[in-house]
Amino acid sequence: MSMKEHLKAMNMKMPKGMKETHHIAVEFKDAKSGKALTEGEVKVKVQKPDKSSQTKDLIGMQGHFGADFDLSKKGKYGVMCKFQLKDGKVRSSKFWYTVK
Ligand SMILES: [Cu+2]
Repeated sequence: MSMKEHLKAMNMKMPKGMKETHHIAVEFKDAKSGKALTEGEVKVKVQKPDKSSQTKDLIGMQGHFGADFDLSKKGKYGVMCKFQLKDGKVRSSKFWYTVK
């Protein structure tokens, strides 16, 4: 989501001079109970269209893990997420995201 949308949802205003344009958030749910899993370590790496990358730890907030990233250039971004929840297993997931 865009930073604007996220800050609105959190009831906050966009700080001046902020270079991050997007908020990447992930939610985990127990497959059996459907209950939210809110403890763990989550890392996201974003590869920019120019192949440089930014890596951040996602912070637990209001039922999700999230962090702010700079997706200001047009093009294809690779988003890779690595996470370790309470069961100790390391899992990962990735997808492409295009900024038009
Ligand atoms: Cu958030």
